[in-house]
This record gives sequence, structure tokens and C-alpha cells, in this order.
Amino acid sequence: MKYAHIALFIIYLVIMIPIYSASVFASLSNVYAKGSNGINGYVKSEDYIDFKVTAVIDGDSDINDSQVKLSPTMIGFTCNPGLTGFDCTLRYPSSGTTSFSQTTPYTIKLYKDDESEEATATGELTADTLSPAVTSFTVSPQTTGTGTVSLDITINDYASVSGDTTKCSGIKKVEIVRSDGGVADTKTIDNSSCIVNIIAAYTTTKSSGSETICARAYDRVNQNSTLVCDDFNIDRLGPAIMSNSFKIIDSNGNDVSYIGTEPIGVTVSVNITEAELNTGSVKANLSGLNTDVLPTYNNMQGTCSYLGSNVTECSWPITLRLDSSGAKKVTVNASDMAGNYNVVALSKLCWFKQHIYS
Ligand SMILES: [Ca+2]
Ligand SMILES: [Ca+2]
Repeated sequence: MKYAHIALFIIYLVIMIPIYSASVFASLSNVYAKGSNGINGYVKSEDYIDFKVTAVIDGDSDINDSQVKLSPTMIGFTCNPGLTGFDCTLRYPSSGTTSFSQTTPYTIKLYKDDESEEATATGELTADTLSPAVTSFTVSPQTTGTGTVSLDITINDYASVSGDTTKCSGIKKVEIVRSDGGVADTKTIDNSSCIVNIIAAYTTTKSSGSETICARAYDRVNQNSTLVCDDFNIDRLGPAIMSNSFKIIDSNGNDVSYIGTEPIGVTVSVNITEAELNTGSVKANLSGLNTDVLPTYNNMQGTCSYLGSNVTECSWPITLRLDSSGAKKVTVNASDMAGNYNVVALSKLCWFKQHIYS
């Protein structure tokens, strides 16, 4: 079997060699057709074409202008000796520009001195008449504590059929644009892909409030997309836990600063000023308000309700049990949606008096 394979292979070579020799006798290679933007295969709607091809005919040391022609106009190329053959060029139209639409095939023909046709090269030229589109633009996180956000941008480019991403000149660059129109950053893409996704970082100069940031894409024939924008918030400050609002009240709503030996049910509360409070993060260490060692009092989740004007009241229903007078301490910690964190120690002067019953 092994020898049979080798024998077949040798027969195959003997058959192929003459055909191969004939095919290199004359050739057109390195075929390019570029518009003014230099993208092979693509022109603008109003443009010229620079054709370029390398022509070789074995035994012909001088391929002249009448031997390489653009079909069917039969305009001759200008040929000069190059490294691998004759480099032939043609600009069409010879001056100015002409209109293009959709996709047009072209054929270049190579002739011998006796005017017999020796080789042809074909290609197609597509007019990129449509701007690219930013099809998706997402800023994350929606609220930043550092000032830096991540921009997830998807761009599609089209040639002459909107929505068709099989043909396009390609995406040249994406600009990150501020709401005042200033370009904050430019990401160079410059490849032939018609669908591109990039992740870009953007850092705001603002310390608070909100900002609008946008993206604009350019295709490789320099048509630009419309701006697509998204908003995000900047929050570099942690929640402000207002020590002057710290209260301990009894079930009648009265302030508690005096207690005897009997424990009583109270509500501890504090106001927190923060535009985007993470209410689930508000926790207190209330162990200073109960002399029983109750582990749940070490880290107790608050119940929070929004009062308005960025102020939220958070409260804890507990049992107050003291055995001495003095400043009773509570610590409260809270985070906002941007992850900024704050912790404060609060204290309230309470008086303890043993009941004297006889
Ligand atoms: Ca385009
Ligand atoms: Ca904040």
C-alpha cells in the first residue's frame, strides 16, 4: 500500500508540473484598488481609484503601458520595473473624482507584445457610503466612587446597505466625547472588521453630581457616526452619619436619658445624609446599651426610611439595660452605592438609678 501511494504521488507530480509551468509564464499579482483613503477594495461615494498591479511575462524585459489595461475601458496602466516584476499603476478618473455606489467588479488584463491576452486579474470595489453606528454604549458602574468608569462600546460599520455588516471599509477610530463636545480620548481601531467591541476607561474631573459621556465612531473612509451617550454619577464621599440626630426614645416617643434597674424597650435612631445610601449596609454596634452580652447587638442591621433631601433615618428597636450612669456609646457604619464607607461613634449621656423599694 505504501509504495502504491508513492507511485500515485509521482504520477500526480508528472501531470502537474507542465500545468504549473504554464501558469507562471505570465501573471498579474499584488492587485490593489484603493480610493483616496487608501483602503483596498473601498471608495467613498465621490472618489477616485488608484489601481496597482505587478505584471510578469517570462522573457519580456519591458512591459510597456499598452500591455496592462483596465477592462472594459481598456485604459492603459503606467508600468515601471519593480522588485518582482513590473509595477503598474492607474488612477481612474485621471483627474478629479467620480460617483460610486454599491459594489462594482473590475478586471485587469495583461497582453504580450503581440497583443494576445496572457493573464487577467479580477477584483471588486465597494463604495462605503454609510456612516458607522454606535449600536451599544454602556457606562459602569452607574455611580463611581473613584471617578473612573468603564465604557463598553459596540460599533457596526456598513458600506452601502444599512445593517449589513458583511461589507464595510472598517472602523478607523472611536472618540470618547464629553457633553461640552470636547474629545476626552481617541481609541484607534483601523482594521477591516465591521463589528467592533471595545472597553475604554474614562476618568471624570468632577467630584460630585452627574456627567454625560458619549462615543462617536469613524469608518476608514472618514464618515462619522452620531453621538451615543450615557449618564453616570460621581460620588467620592461616604454617607454623613449625623451625630446631632442620634436619639434613644421610648414607646411613647419620649427621649430616654434616665433608667432604673428594669430594662425597657427603646428605639435608637440616627439620620444619615447621602444621595445614594446603601440601606443594607447600615449597621450599628449597640452593645453599649445593654449590659447583657447579646452578640446580635454587636452588628445589628438598621431599618431605614427616606425622609427627603438626601436624608434617611435608620433605627434599631432594642432593649435598653444599664447598670451605671455615663456616656453610652454606639457605633454606626454605612456605605453608599459607590462603595464609599463611613463609621462614626455616637454617645449619649444616660443616668442610672437603682430602685429603692422598701
Ligand atoms: Ca461605512
Ligand atoms: Ca456618597
